[in-house]
Amino acid sequence: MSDSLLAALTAAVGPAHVLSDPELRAGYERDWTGRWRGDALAVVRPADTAQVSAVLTACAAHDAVIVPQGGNTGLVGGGVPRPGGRQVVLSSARLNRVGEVARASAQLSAGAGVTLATAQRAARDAGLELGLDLAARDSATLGGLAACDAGGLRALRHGTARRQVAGLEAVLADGSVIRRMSGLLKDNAGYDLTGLLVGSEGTLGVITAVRWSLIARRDARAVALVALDSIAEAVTLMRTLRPALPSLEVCELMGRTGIRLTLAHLGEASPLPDCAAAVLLECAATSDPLDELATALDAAGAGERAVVAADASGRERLLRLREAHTDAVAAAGVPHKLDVGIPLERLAEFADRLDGVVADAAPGSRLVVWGHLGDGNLHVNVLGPAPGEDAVDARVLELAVACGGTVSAEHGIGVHKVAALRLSRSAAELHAMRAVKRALDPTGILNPGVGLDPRDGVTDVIPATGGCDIS
Ligand code: 2HG
Ligand code: ZN
Repeated sequence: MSDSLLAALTAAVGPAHVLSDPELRAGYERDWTGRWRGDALAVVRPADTAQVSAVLTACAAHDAVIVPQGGNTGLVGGGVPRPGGRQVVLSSARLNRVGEVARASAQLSAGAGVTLATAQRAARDAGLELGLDLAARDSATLGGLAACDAGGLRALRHGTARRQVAGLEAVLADGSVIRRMSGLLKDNAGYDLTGLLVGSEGTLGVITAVRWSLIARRDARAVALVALDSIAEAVTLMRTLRPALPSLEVCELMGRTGIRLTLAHLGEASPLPDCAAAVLLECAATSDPLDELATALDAAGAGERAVVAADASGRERLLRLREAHTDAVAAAGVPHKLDVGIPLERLAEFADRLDGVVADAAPGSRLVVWGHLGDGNLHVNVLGPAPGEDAVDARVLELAVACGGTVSAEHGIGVHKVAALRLSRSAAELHAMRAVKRALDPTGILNPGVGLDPRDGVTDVIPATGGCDIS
């Protein structure tokens, strides 16, 4: 790294928080699955918004770009540097102040580097809770969750991060700061910059703080795991249960391969007889929802194929089987991960066609499918192909779109799905997105290579006929 950039970064955050030693950088330069990695000139850990702004200014002056990173739990390569280039990783680890819980408005203010688990505890201590939950809660940060519009297990009831982020603070590419942290439910003065930054994956600004909407605590919970013969049956079950279960909060799907792999990984016996698919349901309410759940399962003809748990350890055991899928797959190799959203009406068709598509594109590979059934969000993991062989990725995404779905449901575009974005967004939408990117980040300092194809950004032609061939 040039001495002048190092000096400028050191002036911005102090010598202890500029990591240039390769060993110290290593954990920030690769994602935890091992598929995405690159090289950074340095990792910086600013302590506050002014320091974030100073880091951006220093990088701009020295021709370096910024890769914002939260808990490094992302799965699409958007939070780690790319190979080559003059990149500085900006870690939010020290933006970790938990601020006020405003009880009247049910909102929590927190630094972008506060982990989900810490925020969940703070909310609970105030008699409230977060509507977002996912397995990586101990590492994933609120800033990162907002930046990729995370979904998780409870999106069915509470929506994704987009619905929950009431405001945020961010540093823009030129070092200026925007702050929408008042938490006003009604504030429609001008463009919704908070909404624009949510899901922008660090390409439009560096989120430094968030104001998160909370919900009333619902501590009475019951969980059921139902054995089924097919994904089609799982969709039918959900269609029946959803209107019958106002307390339904979680509705997850697991396939046979994933169940077996995860049980072996955990060293646990199966709570169910062998089955092609299983659905995990969690109901949450202020009074015990067990009867409501059991009655609805019986009415749906699924009572005898279900195991139900109302006590904490029983619930945790069933939930662990679902949550440990990612770790179980990672222990078996470096997976290709696709995170697709499919309309529920066509989910079974997608699942049926998937086997053939994967066998064709990656012969001999192992396919593991699970996901958030209630959201139509399937996690397609393929073990076998080398990390750089992405034929199977393209084919799975094409199938998702052919079934009326999207190439990215909750993990974001990252670097992984940049080429596939045009399958899910029209030429006019891509054009508008590029225009926003150019307006807010004209020099391309913020997370280049993520979200939009850099080659797409060079043309500024407005299609005269309302469409253009971008293929
Ligand atoms: C999940 O729901 C996460 O388990 C991770 O979104 C999905 O590992 C994956 O593919
Ligand atoms: Zn998920």
